[in-house]
Amino acid sequence: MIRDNGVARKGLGMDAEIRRWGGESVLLSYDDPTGSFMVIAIHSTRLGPAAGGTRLKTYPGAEDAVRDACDLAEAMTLKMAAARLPMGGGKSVLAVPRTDLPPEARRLLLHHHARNLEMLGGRYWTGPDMNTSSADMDVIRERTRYAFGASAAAGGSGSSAPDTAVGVFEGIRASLEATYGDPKLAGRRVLVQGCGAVGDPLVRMLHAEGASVVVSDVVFDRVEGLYDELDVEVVAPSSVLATECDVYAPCAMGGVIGAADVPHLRCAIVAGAANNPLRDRHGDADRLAAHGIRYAPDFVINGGGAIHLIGHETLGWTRAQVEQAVRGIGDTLREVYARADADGVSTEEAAERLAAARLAGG
Ligand code: NAD
Ligand code: PPY
Repeated sequence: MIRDNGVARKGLGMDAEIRRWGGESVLLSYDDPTGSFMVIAIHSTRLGPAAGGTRLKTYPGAEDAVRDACDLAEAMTLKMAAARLPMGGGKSVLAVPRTDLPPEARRLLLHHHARNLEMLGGRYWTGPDMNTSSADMDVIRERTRYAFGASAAAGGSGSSAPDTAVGVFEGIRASLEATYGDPKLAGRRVLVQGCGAVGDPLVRMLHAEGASVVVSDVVFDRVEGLYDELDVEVVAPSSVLATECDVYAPCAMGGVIGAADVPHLRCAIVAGAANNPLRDRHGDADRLAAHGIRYAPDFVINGGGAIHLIGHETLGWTRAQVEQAVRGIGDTLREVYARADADGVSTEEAAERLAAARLAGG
């Protein structure tokens, strides 16, 4: 399957897109006051009700929004299976004409989204994703209960980003161990692209363990604070792929690595939080492997947020249980790397086989 995360490919047409996807359902609606297309893609309810965040983003057209929602929902199915969570995969996209909607318009759009969630009656639960936060989940919860990650005051478990960062940290350690025979961060050079809700705490953990950390962000304030406080190195967003490092951790947007980029990468490991960082997930994973670069599959390494939300809000786990499951991401990655070696396949293929076995009841 070709998959480019809405970055470079011309659309196949909505009918062909949905046919090649193989998911369960796509709900498409239009919010007239804001001029936004709204998509809820449910990829699989095989393991339980579908879940996945709400992404608020500007797209060239409705077809691009549908494709992104479908691809992201499919990744959620794999993420739930890899993390052994009893939920399926789904994702919502609010395709807004501009992301800085006036507050009242944003609120009414979120209420419209909540009505759609109610209509689905619990087949799909949402949560925060790109450009949505706990505050937005609080607004959705005014109209429906099918939203994870609201603030504690509104009865939710709050931001999942710190736990996502812990999972990525453990995934980086497992990747170093598989590559160099030693998981230690001390003396390793790690580049974090995107110092937002996940990237910022990740930088702090890496720095605390003695890594030499390089950071990049399009918002200068985000790297300036880290530079002043921790004395990290800063590189321009345009220089990220060409920067020499042991680990490149994409923690900004998806689609950052394509076929033409792979030969120019100067890292030994790609391991970060971004969903769908590869434009062509099988082809680029093969190319990375051919160039001797270890790839930590996104849906394994960034599962800490899903574990946080579902562990706290549906499984009734204690903080210690959530933390143990998040730290277990390192072990899952070790298993993926061992299987990739044993089967002679890319780490993406090995991780998908692991998820498929769990989906089939293994
Ligand atoms: P965020 O919006 O808080 O942070 C993203 C950061 O990336 C921002 O600081 C932004 O300025 C920066 N950025 C944007 N474009 C950039 C570029 N070209 N170069 C460098 N920096 C750039 O998002 P987040 O919650 O930290 O999530 C980061 C990534 O991880 C996203 O892809 C998200 O889908 C994924 N993810 C997040 C979670 C979670 O729990 N928050 C869970 C799983 C996956
Ligand atoms: C993600 O991890 O990519 C998400 O979308 C976050 C999420 C996870 C589980 C339920 C709702 C949101």
